[in-house]
Amino acid sequence: MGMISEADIEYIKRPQGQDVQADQTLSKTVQTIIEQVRERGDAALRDYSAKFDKTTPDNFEVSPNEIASALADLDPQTRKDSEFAIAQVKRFAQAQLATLQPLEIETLPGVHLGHRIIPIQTVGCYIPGGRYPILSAPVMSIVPAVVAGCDEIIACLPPGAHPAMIAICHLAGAHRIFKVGGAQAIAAMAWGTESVPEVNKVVGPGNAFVNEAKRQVFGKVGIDALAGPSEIYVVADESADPRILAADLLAQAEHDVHTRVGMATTSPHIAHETLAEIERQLRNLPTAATAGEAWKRQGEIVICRDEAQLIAWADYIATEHLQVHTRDPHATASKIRNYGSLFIGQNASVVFSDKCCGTNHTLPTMAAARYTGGLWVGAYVKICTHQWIDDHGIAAVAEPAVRQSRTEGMQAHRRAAEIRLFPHNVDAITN
Ligand code: HSO
Ligand code: ZN
Repeated sequence: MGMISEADIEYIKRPQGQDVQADQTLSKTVQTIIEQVRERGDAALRDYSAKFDKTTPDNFEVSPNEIASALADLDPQTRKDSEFAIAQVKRFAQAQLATLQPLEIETLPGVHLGHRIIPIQTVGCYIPGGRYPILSAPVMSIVPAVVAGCDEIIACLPPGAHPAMIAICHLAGAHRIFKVGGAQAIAAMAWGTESVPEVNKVVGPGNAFVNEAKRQVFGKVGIDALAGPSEIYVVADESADPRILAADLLAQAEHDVHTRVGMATTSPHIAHETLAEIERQLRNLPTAATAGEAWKRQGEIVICRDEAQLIAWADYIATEHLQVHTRDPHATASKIRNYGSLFIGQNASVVFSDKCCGTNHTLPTMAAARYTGGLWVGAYVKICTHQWIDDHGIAAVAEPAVRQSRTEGMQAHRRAAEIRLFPHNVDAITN
């Protein structure tokens, strides 16, 4: 595998230093929020809602009437488009779930081992507020939980969220919806309050407070990955179209000034053209204030010597979304291993996955793609093993277990194994 460093490649545009959102007080603040919610339940939620959201809902749970009116107010075309997204995400999640198969195997005569695929009973989906009301956000967290067969799926969203978000939580299949946002929502789902039930696993992206809260409740509950601001990286050769590359880079840049966007190419011509094209497209982009700032701060373009270096660099970056715009994109793509999701060829824009093509848009950021993929139906099930051992099997496993336990000094373990060898003559068990 190619090891690569920044010394090996040539920067056409460098990021302006590291974009660290360091805030030492964050962790302490979040710790206090979690403690307060644990101790004081709804009373703490009311205080934090007043403080952070500037409003305190009468009831945290969204009532059937509110859901009905959110659905009635939902623009019909928006509803249809969300139903389309839900259907696509469902279809892919169902196919992925089908790849998870129960297992029964006799690994030795009489030693039967296996696993079952068991849905997590209760999950809590956090739906972020943020700069835009991202209509696909509830779809990505809730639909795979429905497909997995979780018994209870709850959704929490900030009290100021657009009612359309409530409607889509419902359409996606959430059983209960709560107007609780931020770190306090994560704390409520992890520990439970009078209004919000405690769940077994909390999923979904959020701001720095939400991420820190997820980190702190991990262990009490399961969590999915900690998703930071969206990222995109492109690997391109001379066959790429700079107008398309610029459009895709700016699409993710529009999320947040912290978004990381970049491109590696073997073609200096494409590098310079894309740089110019980004400036050109920014001129009339309505969200240029954010996208332009993100590009200025974190945008990068690098030149690689050849395809091998492109691939090594892409693996090093381990971006959330990796677009491959080369002459033979399938061949290039097949050699890359670190990415949240891979977009093969010019037509596969990140925007399709972001919205509606069916892959999940909640993906690893900040190089977490080196060790994990993104949110998927498999995150809502447990693969749990079982075993049964008949008399032949006892002959195979008991003696090694007896000896190993004795060596370790674990005499009760030794006896538990030995008693299987002499089930009708317990007195034969040695001290
Ligand atoms: N790119 C975001 C998801 C998204 N973008 C939805 C727009 N809509 C995180 O992958
Ligand atoms: Zn996006």
